[in-house]
Amino acid sequence: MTELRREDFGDDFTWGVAHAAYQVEGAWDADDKGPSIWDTFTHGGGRVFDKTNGDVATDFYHRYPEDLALVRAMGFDAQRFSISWPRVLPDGVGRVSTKGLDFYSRVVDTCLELGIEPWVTLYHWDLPEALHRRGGWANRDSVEWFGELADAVVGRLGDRVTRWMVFNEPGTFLPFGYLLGGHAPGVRSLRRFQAAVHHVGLAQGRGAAAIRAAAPGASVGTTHIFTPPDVAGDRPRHRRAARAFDAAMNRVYVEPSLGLGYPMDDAPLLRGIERYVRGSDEADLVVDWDFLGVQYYQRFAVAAAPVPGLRFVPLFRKDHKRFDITAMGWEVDPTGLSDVLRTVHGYGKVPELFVTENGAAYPDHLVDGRVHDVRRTAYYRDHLAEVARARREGVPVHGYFCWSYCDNFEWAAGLRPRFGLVHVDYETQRRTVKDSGYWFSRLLGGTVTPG
Ligand code: GCO
Repeated sequence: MTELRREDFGDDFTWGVAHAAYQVEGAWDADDKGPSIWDTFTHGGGRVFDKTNGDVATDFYHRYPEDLALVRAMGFDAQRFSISWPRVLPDGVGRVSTKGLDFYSRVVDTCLELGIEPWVTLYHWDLPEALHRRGGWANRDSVEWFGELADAVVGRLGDRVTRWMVFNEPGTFLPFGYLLGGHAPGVRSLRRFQAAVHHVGLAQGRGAAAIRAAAPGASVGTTHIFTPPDVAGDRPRHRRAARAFDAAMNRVYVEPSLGLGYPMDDAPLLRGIERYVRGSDEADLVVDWDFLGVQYYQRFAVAAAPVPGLRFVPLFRKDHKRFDITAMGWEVDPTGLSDVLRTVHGYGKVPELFVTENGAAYPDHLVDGRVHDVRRTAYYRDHLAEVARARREGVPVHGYFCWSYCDNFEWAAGLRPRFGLVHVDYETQRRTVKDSGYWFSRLLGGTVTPG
């Protein structure tokens, strides 16, 4: 395939990197910060594969000037980051921490001084523990609690930040946190899951309204993970299975805010959600988005389940001949990215799309100051080629954010999976640019070279 060129994406295309507060900040109890559900989960309340935690992580709380300078030197012009709710409101509601807000204000100023556009996500999974004790997202009051966070954050940063995302991937933190229990807060309950789905939908509307009120002119979006199914066979029952998979994995979280309601017919796991729906809720779920953030990592082959009652089974093909498989066990299929961009554009409801996350973990080796991560470079090159293809077809995708600038804490998988363009030695916090980072620097006209 021909070399990718920055020009192929146009002048108005945003090139960024993304991270989430809990995954990089560390400083878990510094200054006023209260505990989050991820502090509780990693300190024994839940199961992290390698028994690590985010207490220190990559110490972004203290090292952000160095990190942001390197992001810029690699040629990127945007940094997506999230706000730790309990850093700003240690008890979840009520008392606002000036120190917490000051930190994010300094991060924003540093970005702007360097010529990096700050893209802020209000919620990337670290709910204050104090609010979990009151039921968390399963409590309808969470809509107002979240409104308080949004008001405080946008009130302070809204004069300088123009790109806002309300949530990161409800399609991950809701099923994993409230139904399957593998992520914080580790709840396993269909009812609490359904309540949380509905309240997060309402909170999304509340958050978007808060941003518009405090930062008129800002561009408001949210991000979703998309996991498109590949139909395993030609039979109608397999096609039905793929439809059920798509509804459960993707449509449940995306469609209500687009005014399409819950996909009740195709997603039996929502049966009973009506008990949480009141008065004007259906209208309150709808948001007039300026953009949607599309996040894509893998697709599944889906087949009809041989078990009555179950509509589908995802198949792990593990077909190394056809697909590269990442250290997370995820099949690499770049065509899935252009597929989801087409699907989201096909809704006809959102003017701008951004790939707000895409990337891969591989078993990297740091040898003599270099990490030759050829598979990661190939991953980015091939996914970017699909973005370019979607653009040529007329899909309005205006930017791409790598997951992630540096290695970081990968939730229940711990520190072991390395997703970065930059390697982090967790003993010394030393950063080493990987070959994929040099590749981006060359593509984007950055100044970082292997020397
Ligand atoms: C998610 C989150 C990120 C992850 C990344 C890699 O998509 O799960 O937004 O926090 O770290 O996706 O799994």
